[in-house]
Amino acid sequence: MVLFRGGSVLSKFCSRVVHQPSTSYRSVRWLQVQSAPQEDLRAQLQELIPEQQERLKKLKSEYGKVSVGDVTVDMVIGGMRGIKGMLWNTSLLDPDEGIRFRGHTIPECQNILPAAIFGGEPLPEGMLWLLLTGKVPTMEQVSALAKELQSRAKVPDHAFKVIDSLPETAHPMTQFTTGIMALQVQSEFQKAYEKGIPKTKYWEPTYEDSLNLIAQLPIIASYIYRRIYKGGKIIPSSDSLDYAANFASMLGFNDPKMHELMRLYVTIHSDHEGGNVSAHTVRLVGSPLSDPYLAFAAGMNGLAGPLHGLANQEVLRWIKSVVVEVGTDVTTDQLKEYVWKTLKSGQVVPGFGHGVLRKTDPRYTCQREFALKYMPDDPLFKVVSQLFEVVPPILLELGKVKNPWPNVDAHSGVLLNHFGLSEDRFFTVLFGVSRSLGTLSQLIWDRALGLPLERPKSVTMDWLESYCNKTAAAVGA
Ligand code: CMX
Repeated sequence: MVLFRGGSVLSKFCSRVVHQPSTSYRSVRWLQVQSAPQEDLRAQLQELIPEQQERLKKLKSEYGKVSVGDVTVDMVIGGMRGIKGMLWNTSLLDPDEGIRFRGHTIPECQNILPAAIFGGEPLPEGMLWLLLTGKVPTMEQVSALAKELQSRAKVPDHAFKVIDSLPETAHPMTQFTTGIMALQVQSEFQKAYEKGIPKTKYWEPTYEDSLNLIAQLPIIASYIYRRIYKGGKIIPSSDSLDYAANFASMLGFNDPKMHELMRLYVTIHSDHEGGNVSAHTVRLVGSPLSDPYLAFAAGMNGLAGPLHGLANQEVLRWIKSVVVEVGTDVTTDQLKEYVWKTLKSGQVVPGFGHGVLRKTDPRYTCQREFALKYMPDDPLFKVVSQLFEVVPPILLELGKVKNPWPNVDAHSGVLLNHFGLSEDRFFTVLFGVSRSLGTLSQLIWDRALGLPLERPKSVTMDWLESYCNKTAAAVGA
């Protein structure tokens, strides 16, 4: 009998998947669930694509000339902030409310997506289904997708050899993108394109590549982790675990709470609309029909920047440096002093601020709730909570920071650290594995909708000055 959070019972189709409505944890026995046609993700997409193609065609023909906003000089020189210039269907970010995945907030996803344990965190397979189809999956669909991902999770030997050719000291993100590039030789899209596949069928090998990549990334990531930090002792994949639990297990973590954390982690890091550096890079590099491996590897190089995904590594380091200097019983005044010291040395306070958000990131909030439930007495969690009080007023005092509130990276490291994953240099790889779910789902749709090559217009400073002078003169005349 399967019990969903809302209490619905799905015993008819899924009698062997057992959840206990208690604090005990049980792994879902995925492979015992037989898949039926309605559980075939590819078939579901096949059905959805024509109606979405029609929808886009209508939008273009009826409203193609409607303006969706003005571009100011500030936007041109300010990293294109706020310019609405990209179609991205899998998620949408509201500055105050935060992310919605296909229209659903994080708390809603925690309620409606199937979980591995009663009242537990959503299964990433469910999030992948939601991102790809826009529909909330049943447990049978999620189980079938988990099974499909397992069948695709076979990494060719050469990929490990390519990673091994790098020094162990290479940053884990360098090893990660190298591993992804090594997987590229298996690209179905590249092979199909070379054979002359018609445009109408592009999405099909894109789907194959994307699902293969999503399935294989945890193996590449855990290989890198075990290689660098655990003397190369590799833990094989387990057929009886779901995507996130299996990933945690391959990393070497078997605490059921850590499996729950990984489910939450992968789910909330999966997508953050299209304009962030990693997502936008996947879109941009995919747009000239570079295959999913090439596009995703490029996105991961963007994620590796300290103002983006690498901030999760920076946050834990920063918190640990506070503790080394002042101890875990740090007072508010000591923390304030440390924040000012960081700012005065010309550095940013990692984990705070955002390019779009103007309130506390709901991805921070749900991680805080996780910490309150599973590790309320963790000393570093206490520091994270204190920082929530101390940092925003200081950043506001600077007078230039648009969002003083914590983002997703302010919390994740302390949670991982609590369960034993303390090697902060590895954190961005976890972010990267998770980000595959959203960016590759969207890439499949880019190909299905026939979205064109990205080619925004750039201008020179001369052009801008001359344009502004002419505009000012016209207004004055
Ligand atoms: N600490 C110190 N200064 C900060 C700051 C922070 N946390 N956040 C913003 N600022 C500064 C900016 O550096 C900028 O200064 P200058 O004008 O001197 O260049 C000024 O405030 C205005 O920046 P903004 O418009 O508020 O923010 P941006 O959109 O330019 O940048 C971000 C957003 C995330 C890069 C920035 O807030 C930052 O550097 N935060 C710390 C790093 C971090 O946590 N990144 C992770 C973000 C989430 C993610 O992508 O994973």
